[in-house]
Amino acid sequence: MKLIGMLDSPYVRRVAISAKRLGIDLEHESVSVFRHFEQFQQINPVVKAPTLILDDGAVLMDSTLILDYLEASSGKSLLPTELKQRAHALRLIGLSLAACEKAVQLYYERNLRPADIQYQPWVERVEGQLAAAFTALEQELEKTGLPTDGTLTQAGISLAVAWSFTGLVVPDQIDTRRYPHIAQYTAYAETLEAFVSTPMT
Ligand SMILES: N[C@@H](CCC(=O)N[C@@H](CS)C(=O)NCC(=O)O)C(=O)O
Repeated sequence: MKLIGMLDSPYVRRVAISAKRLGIDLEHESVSVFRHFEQFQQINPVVKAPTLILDDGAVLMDSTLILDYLEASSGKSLLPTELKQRAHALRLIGLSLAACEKAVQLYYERNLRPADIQYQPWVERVEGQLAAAFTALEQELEKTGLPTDGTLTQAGISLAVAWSFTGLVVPDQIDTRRYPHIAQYTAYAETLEAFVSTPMT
């Protein structure tokens, strides 16, 4: 199976890290949705990263759907099975993915849209949504921390990837004093082999 996309995409990175933790050896091709648009189009006309090409040639997209396939094919899971724990993990993942989406939107707004047609109310709305996602994540971690004993769950992977990515693309939105538990957990996760061997840049 081949994973297509750059590791500076949080969605590609969460798939690549998760695959390692599931024991799946994915071939990886770093194709950019911007710099290599036409090459990407040849692989997936919709140009979405991550894209996963299965051994039979089928083309999947969307990190969560790709992870669903990888978990089913490996017979392993990075999600808890107990219902209450699973709901908590899904909440953390949802918030982390919302943070990724808002950070991506801010980055595109700042880097793709010409300055003279930027719409400040939209920017402020997205900044507020990004802060709301991290505030909720911080509160969740304060109540129920994530394990830091070498184990990695999908909630932990998605959270750490979201925080590192936001720090990379819109660093002004990251205040470690406001979100100490997230910053501390991410610092831990980024020392684990699956993260170290899957660098953002
Ligand atoms: N919900 C999707 C989001 C994927 C996504 O938006 N990826 C970005 C790269 S970070 C992308 O493909 N951007 C190109 C575009 O949307 O045109 C997922 O979880 O995979």
